[in-house]
Amino acid sequence: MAWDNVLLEKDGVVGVVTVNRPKALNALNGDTLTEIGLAFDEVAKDDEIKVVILTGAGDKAFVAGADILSMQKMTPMESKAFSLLGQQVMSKIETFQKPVIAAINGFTLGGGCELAMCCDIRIATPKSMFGQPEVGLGIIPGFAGTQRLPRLIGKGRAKELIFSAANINAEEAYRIGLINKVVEEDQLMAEAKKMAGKIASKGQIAVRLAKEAINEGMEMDLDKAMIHEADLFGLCFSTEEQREGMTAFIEKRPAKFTGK
Ligand code: DAK
Repeated sequence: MAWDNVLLEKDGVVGVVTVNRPKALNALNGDTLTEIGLAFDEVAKDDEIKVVILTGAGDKAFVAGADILSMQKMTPMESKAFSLLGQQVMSKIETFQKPVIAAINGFTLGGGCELAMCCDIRIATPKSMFGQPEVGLGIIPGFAGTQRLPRLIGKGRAKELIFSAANINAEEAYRIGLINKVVEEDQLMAEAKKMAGKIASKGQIAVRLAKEAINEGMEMDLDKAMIHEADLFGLCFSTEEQREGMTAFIEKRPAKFTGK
């Protein structure tokens, strides 16, 4: 499926959402954000798709940020609406019921870095560059970068990156835990699909509940988070997947999960 700025393709159990504005380094304007949201709505409806890969078109950028051209003359009310749209789309991805892998090849700046941080797992190529350049434009990150970056890499490192507006390369991003893996450019999609396939072969309800336990638990104190985990653990025992997973182990055969 294709919109003006976003593509949705399907490869077996994997849905690939591509931000497709390579001439503007896939920068996020309002239409692009809306279309990303629409693509994820389509994926949500497709039971065959178990894992999503989010990537950027071309060989230069994942997403080089929010679209500066479209932001330049925004009124305060327009910029508030833009910020709310971006936050809504990014929250949709973060809480999406299927795991989302960001396949990153190139510039991942500002809103692009914020978009990548909403994904569950980030795989990047060696030439990728990461940063939050907003203070250099006289603004602060507006798609929750001030919140997600410190949660991912810690307060001190997040402050250093945001205050200095410095870009870091993939090696440094890997070292500080901003990304999960670095692979050669020609291996990026293969590696992302390999990881997606591995996740798709497991109990999908269990993967979904594990995502919920991690995301929601990180926002609670430990005692409450452990009770939440216990509740979700209990919920697993209402699924066919739990019965199949454990029976398959006992019968020494691979499990056949049905998503039920
Ligand atoms: N917006 C619009 N166009 C962009 C763009 C961007 N972020 N990044 C690149 N482009 C466009 C360039 O203008 C150029 O267009 P043409 O001149 O060809 O028409 C084309 O993409 C190719 O870029 P360059 O010619 O500049 O390519 P280079 O290889 O020389 O440089 C670069 C690549 C990534 C270093 C450079 O393009 C660059 O510095 N881009 C800007 C990166 C940046 O500052 N990104 C952060 C944007 S600010 C908020 C909501 C959201 C946000 C904040 C608040 N609320 C509403 C509260 C988020 C803010 C941001 O993300």
